[in-house]
Amino acid sequence: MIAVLAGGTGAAKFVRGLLEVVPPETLTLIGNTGDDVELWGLHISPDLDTLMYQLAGLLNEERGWGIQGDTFTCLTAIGRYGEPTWFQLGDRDLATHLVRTKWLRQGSSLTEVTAMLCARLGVRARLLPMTDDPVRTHIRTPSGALAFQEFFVRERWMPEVVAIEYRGSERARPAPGVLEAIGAAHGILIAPSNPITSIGPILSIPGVREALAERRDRVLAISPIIGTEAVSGPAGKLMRACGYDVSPLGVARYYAGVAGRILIDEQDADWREAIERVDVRAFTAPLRMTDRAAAIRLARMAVACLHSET
Ligand code: FO1
Repeated sequence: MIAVLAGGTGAAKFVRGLLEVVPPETLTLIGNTGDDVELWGLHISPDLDTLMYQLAGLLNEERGWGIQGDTFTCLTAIGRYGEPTWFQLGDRDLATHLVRTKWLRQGSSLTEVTAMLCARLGVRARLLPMTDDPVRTHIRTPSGALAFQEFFVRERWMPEVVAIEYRGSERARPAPGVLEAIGAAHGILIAPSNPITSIGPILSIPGVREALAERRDRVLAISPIIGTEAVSGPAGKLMRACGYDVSPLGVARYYAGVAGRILIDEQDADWREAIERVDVRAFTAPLRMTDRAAAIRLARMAVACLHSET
């Protein structure tokens, strides 16, 4: 069994490779819900959906989110009423949100709803939200706090970042199955997601960090930073704002308490010594998932690093 801590787009690419390397039934994905947002009265869980669509073979891989071939007729109609349309919900994606919201209102938990949605889509891996409680990532900027999607999509991650908050995390409990998956897994992978806004919220749930720390030698983080830049998105900007170097060493330091192993890009081999000084074992591989074959190669390497005794 392998557990994977996962955000959205970067994690979904990695999972695409992983599905070719291990049987889906042996995978438990623990997804970030700090990015969740309510719009039009609907509960939207972008990272869970990105992972679910990938697991179901439905993901729009060009965009990295939403459903392939989706249309935006409803969104266009919403715009005609003068309502904001900066968050692009596709028509078929909307069906997921209508059903999720209905089931949540009928009293099912997010864990139960996610399992039911996945079952109807024929997903064989297990997908768990990090928590059933409301935890929302906020980005503090000089002109006030923005909810994650406002910062990321509406403001295109341009505002200066002062601090990050995982609102609600101190009262949140890990979703049923999360601690058990971490405890029972042969190995735990931290996907090449944004450490601060995709994985940070998962680590902020009381009990999760401790459960990982206990299995530290069985936890492998895959760096989302190559050289001194994020492979994509605002990971570099957010790491800097949180006081971490934007480098493979910065990632190793961020995860040092929970991950005893890290996979860094082959071009960053010179960082290995410095990383090993912070007591993290470093492995190298080509990290860029430029196509399906590259994602499979990376997944195979990550699984091998979990098994490696040296
Ligand atoms: N990302 C965008 O950049 N623009 C969008 O309009 C957008 C809409 C959207 C709708 C549903 C969904 O599941 C994801 C969506 N995303 C969009 C992606 C999302 O903002 C991010 O991928 C994650 O929250 C970061 O991991």
